[in-house]
Amino acid sequence: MFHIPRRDFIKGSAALAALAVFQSRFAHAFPSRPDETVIPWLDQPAANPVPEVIKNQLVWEDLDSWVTPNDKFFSIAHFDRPVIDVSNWKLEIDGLVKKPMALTLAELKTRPRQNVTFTIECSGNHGFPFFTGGIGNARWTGTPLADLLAEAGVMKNGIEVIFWGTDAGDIVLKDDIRDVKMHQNFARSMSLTDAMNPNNILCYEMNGVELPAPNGFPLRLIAPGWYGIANVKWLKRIEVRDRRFESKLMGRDYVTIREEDHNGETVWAETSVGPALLKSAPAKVSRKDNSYRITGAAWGAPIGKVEVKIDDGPWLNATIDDGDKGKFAWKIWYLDWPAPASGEHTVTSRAIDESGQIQPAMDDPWIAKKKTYWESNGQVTRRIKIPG
Ligand SMILES: Nc1nc2c(c(=O)[nH]1)N[C@H]1C(S)=C(S)[C@@H](COP(=O)(O)O)O[C@H]1N2
Ligand SMILES: [Mo]
Repeated sequence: MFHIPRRDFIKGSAALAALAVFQSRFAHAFPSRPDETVIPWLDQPAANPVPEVIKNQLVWEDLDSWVTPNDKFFSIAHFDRPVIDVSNWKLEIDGLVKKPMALTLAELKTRPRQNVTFTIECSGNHGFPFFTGGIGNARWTGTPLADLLAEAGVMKNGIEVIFWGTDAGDIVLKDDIRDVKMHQNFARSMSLTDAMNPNNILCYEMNGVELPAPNGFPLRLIAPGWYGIANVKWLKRIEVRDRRFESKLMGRDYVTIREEDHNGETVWAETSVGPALLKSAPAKVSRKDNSYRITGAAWGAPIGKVEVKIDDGPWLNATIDDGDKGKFAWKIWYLDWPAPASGEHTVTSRAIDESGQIQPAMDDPWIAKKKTYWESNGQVTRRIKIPG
């Protein structure tokens, strides 16, 4: 598909060796049993009607490693999928800064390195019948954003940081107050305070190798703890402004509309998709001899515990895979299901965060009164048929 220059190929093979070491360290950090058989869910996602936008969704039944390999990582592209020639590429930092900058990838790589393992989920995940695998966990490497912004020197009136992607598309904005056609780049912004969070990195490596093209080569923002949309890929420019910013992906698409209650009064709230929300999902049911096991993942907030409900039974405590693997990474959990009756069953999971907050049920007003598909963190129920 893409022409890989020989020089990069050699660099790539050293990186692949590093990846092998990295993956073997974590490959077994997963509660699977040797020779188990996975029983596919009865409910399967619908055919993807937008194969150019959403690629490579996670197939939950296949989940068998804590780190998602790069070739199995989902990718989203709302406009085009740019192929960037790094020899002509620079990251611009400008707007309300005292010292505008333009940095090559090599220059960015000489700056301090920082790693974070972060599970990135698209906020549209589970919002559509065809979109249930918009999630993956990777180890991202780059250089801290805050240091660069500090070096550029944000001016006193700078309050908003805009991350511009290279990808662009034609947008028509037509309603009762305007009728505008524009060609706009992908752009998302953050408040200066959010942008200065020391966890944010300008990322050029994913799981120990150069950032793959579908995931933003040569550079993307990784904002741990935020929904996917904040993590701008194919970065071109970082700009500081003195006012709120609303592009298509801030103010129109990726906007959650909820009917909320405020002291008995109904309030219609429209909010731009923001930090990730507490969530879990059953991944698979496996069988070894006659013993069954339910395995799944939980993410979006520091996880305290995970509970599983089979049919209309009680909530049962799942075992969370041990080891502190970082607060931005998903936790893998499992529950043994000793002697299921043959026939159809439902499996539902709910995550509970460290402060006791519970992932909402689908009929909780938080979910039931949400009118848009983004930020769908309601409990996920799957259906399964246990053979007779
Ligand atoms: N430039 C750019 N960045 C982008 C997008 C995009 O279309 N263009 N999609 C966003 C969305 S909606 C998600 S969910 C994440 C997905 O990251 P991934 O493609 O590496 O999985 O990238 C985000 N960053
Ligand atoms: Mo997304």
